[in-house]
Amino acid sequence: MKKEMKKILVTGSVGQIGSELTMELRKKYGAENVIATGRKTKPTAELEASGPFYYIDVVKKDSVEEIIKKHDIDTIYHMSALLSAVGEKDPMLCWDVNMNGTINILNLAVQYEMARVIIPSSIAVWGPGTPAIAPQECALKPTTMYGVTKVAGEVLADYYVRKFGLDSRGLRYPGIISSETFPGGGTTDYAVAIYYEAVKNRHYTCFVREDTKLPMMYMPDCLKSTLDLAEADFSTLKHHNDFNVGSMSFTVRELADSIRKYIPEFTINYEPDFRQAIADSWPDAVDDSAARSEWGWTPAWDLDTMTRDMLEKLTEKHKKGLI
Ligand code: AKB
Repeated sequence: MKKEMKKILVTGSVGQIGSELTMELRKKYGAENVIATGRKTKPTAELEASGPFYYIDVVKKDSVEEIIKKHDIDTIYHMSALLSAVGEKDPMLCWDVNMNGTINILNLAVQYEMARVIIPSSIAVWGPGTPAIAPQECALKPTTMYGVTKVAGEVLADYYVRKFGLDSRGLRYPGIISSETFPGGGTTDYAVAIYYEAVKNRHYTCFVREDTKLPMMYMPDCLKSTLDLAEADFSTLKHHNDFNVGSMSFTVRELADSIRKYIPEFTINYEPDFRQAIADSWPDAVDDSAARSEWGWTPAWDLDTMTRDMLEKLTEKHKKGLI
């Protein structure tokens, strides 16, 4: 008998998405019902004060199981992962955390008859030769270890849906832009760093070329898409762990132009590094018609509305000396 979604465990809750997702889940389900966990980074004072927090290591199954038993967990948002750029620096660690962490979560979810598991994927599942607008169904041939683990994670989680009847779901996140927690070790991090630098120094040195175009999404849409998919009726889903989810796509030049509408003196220069090849291997945009038709996905933010909001929030933080 499957349980209901009442006691939620969030892995990677100190990360860029995990930190805001945890707060959102606590608002919705009650602070005591959302158990935040992380491996070693200290949570922010706000996250720590808002509800239970534990240090666990997803690679060590026992450390996860202890919390599942202690809190009678019935739902897991498995947000912990090593991202693309850091994954290229240590591919074996990326494999270990992303694959062994994921299979531990899947096995525990089956063992404890969980109601639901959410396991994010990424635009990193694609590689060179993917059409500029990536279709829902096409060959997945990533050239990064992060991408390899995301393809394998999707296929593995779909196997658990078929083999064990596990309710597992996931989205292929684009680059996520946010003003609360800085992302760690991704290729799309430039699209966040540019705002911080625009506010603090009026200048940014970008590690990819100005014509680099990638799919991106603002955090409020990221949270909405995650919760909308998590709450969709399972019987309406034809896909499970591999939903394309789109919002906006822009080049770095267009991003800089958008910032200049609010900070006219902003300047940018380009010093591409190893992350250029990763960015070049990903598509410009995604076709998210499956997400739109199967669970009603619609994004709310575009580049200029996001830029205005990011600059307002970061300017406030800068005035308070927080960034
Ligand atoms: C990264 O750049 O590695 C991530 C991603 C697109 O999954 N932001």
